[in-house]
Amino acid sequence: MHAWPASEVPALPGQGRDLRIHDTASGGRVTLRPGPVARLYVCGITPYDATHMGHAATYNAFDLVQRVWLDTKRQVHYVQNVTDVDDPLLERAQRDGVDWVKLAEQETALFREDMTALRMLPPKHYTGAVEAIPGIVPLVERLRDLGAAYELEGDIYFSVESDPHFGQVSRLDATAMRLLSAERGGDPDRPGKKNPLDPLLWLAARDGEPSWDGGSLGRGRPGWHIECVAIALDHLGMGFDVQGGGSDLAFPHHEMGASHAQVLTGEFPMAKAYVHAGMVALDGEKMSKSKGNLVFVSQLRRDGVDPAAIRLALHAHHYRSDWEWTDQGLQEAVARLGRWRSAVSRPDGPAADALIEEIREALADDLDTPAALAAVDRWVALQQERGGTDTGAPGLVSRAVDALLGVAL
Ligand code: 5CA
Ligand code: ZN
Repeated sequence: MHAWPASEVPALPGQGRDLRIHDTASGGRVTLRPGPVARLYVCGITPYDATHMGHAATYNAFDLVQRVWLDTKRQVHYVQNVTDVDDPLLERAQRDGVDWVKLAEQETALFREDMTALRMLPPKHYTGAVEAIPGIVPLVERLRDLGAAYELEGDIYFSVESDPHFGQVSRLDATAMRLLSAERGGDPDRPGKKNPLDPLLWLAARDGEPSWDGGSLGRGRPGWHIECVAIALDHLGMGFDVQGGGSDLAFPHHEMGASHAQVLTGEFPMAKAYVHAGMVALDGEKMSKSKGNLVFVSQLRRDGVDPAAIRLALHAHHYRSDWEWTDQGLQEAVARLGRWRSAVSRPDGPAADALIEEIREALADDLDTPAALAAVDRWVALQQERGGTDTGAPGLVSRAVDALLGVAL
């Protein structure tokens, strides 16, 4: 699958900083020191509806991770998937009487447009679940050959007990795991499973549903976690730097994915850090396609909202906090964007070298965007109140805000 066009990232003077980021698996901060090529996997959308502000907030966090790495002169090898076949997509297509392939294509195209407008850097490999199937089948066969998978009425399950490290990503107890498994796509109550938490690796073909040739597995379609593992291992290998997504993916998705990969390769860990963004709510409830309480990026764009203001509205919240999308938050972002643009449109201003360091330090400190915005606000206030004589400063501020925050002034 093709991704979307990259916006340019200006190079800045001075030295970028290593990222200290909260890792769900260790429960604390880790300092990431990737090699010359940093490796990032971020879980992509299930394309049955348009991109909402919750998705945008999560992709915003991982865009910043890349910008911090690029500022340290590293390259970034970024991979993202599209879950273009799964229960929620098939159910929505059936409900609306549309072809599931067309629905997925249409929503993925809209996602690309939204990401481009928001200046989110594109993945180097953007891979759909369907195109990953030929790579998934041998992995499931291998898990079965290793004794880590078993068959139940034609379906194939992963045995969580085959990974001694199972539980180390989310660090939840058995009761919490069971509840979340039922809520998030698992089937803990199905009779005949070895462990209620065991997730599906391969679903045998069902009437009226799409299916593919699974070799010795029989016709069927892949489970959700093995999809991301196949794509991540194919392009990044084990021990990559960051596995990312929203906090609703910590369990079961990232827990199961890590276990699949660790059993398959005999290596540990799959990722050096598991990073999770908080949930964005609307009217007191998590924004979700299934609940329908949504504000779409594409709708705001159609309403004439500048995508740069949408990004500033996202940056106003720390990525790990759960927060509520409000019109007032958007209006504040629009006003801030106006102030910033007017400040950088002047021919000179106060020196900006210290500001660059403040933005760098704020982002290196677990992506503290509210602190980064406050630093730019201070420079803008100084510009408005007293101005300055540095003719390079407005341009430098523009480049820094673009390179580090993805906002074009
Ligand atoms: N296709 C799978 C991942 S492999 C999936 O979770 N798709 S999704 O479309 O449901 O979500 C895409 C990304 O947005 C995930 O990282 C998810 O955690 C995140 N996300 C979904 N809803 C919200 C929300 N309300 N707030 C913040 N992030 C969210
Ligand atoms: Zn995923």
